[in-house]
Amino acid sequence: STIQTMQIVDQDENGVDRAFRRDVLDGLSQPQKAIPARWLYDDAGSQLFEDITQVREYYPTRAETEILERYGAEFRDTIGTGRAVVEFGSGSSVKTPLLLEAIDPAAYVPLDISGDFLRAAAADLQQRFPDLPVHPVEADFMREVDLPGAVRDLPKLGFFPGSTIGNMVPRTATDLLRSMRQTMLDGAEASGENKPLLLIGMDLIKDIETLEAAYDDKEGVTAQFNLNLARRINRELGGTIPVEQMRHEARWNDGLARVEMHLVAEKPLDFSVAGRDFSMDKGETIHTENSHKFTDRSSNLLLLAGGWTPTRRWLDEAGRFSLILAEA
Ligand code: AVI
Repeated sequence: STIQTMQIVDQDENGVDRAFRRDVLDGLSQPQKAIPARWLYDDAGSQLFEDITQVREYYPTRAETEILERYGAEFRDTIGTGRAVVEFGSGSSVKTPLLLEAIDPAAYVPLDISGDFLRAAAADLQQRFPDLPVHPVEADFMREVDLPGAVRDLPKLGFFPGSTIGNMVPRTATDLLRSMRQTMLDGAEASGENKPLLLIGMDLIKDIETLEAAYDDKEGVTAQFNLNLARRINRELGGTIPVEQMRHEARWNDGLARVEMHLVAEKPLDFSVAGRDFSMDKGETIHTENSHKFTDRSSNLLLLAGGWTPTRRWLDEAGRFSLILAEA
């Protein structure tokens, strides 16, 4: 397999990630404090997210896995075999093999910004599918990516499970869908049966109790996931945020159809980050994540805005989650 490497983390002379510092300082300076959700995923955060997928209240992972287990034959009929599967993200040890088993692809191309995760996941996958050409590419898939020459002439299937698209605001989600299309159209005979396809997971709107519980589990794993961001800021940016005086909150924002995660100040707080002072009133929050939820119509509209025509959708038995097939 070919592995492309590049330096993505830009650090200052003290080893501080400049983009992280900028996002945190800018975010804490706004009237509604907000930090982009991507910073939730340091090593501890990534492990906590893995743990979240196992808690009882967090249904999306189980629901999507159920769809992949159940409809393998239908995927094979509609998608066909012999495509290059381009996975946006390193892949999950459970979901990806289910898809690959079902559609018998000609190659597998995982794209991820984190080389370490990428190589580990690719090596794992290669072991389970010894005859499958695996071509990991270390890249930021929010932009158009150059796919390896070995897959250029193969028809493509993009795979973006998990409802990760839901963590983006519509404008960013649309940009990503368009980049994915460019990535997979490039160099391809993009006509007739060889049009790129996209299989994308999108979580569905449902009763508020179920949604909020999925993001505020009783065991407190999601709370730890959220609070870990404050700990990370303290550790990496020399912050003094009193983490024990903040609490996790998950709220449904009905107008924007999303579950939001916030860190709530339980009393008036003063702290500093990277030498700058901040204060919070009691009850004031730092907004740390959005997780948009969809209807059939809103998911169609988002895909169309991103240049994709939805052609099929599959739901889990309980109708909680959708896996959508779209055509470029
Ligand atoms: C990764 N992403 C799809 C998860 C979600 O459901 O939005 C992240 C997450 N945040 C809290 N729990 C799970």
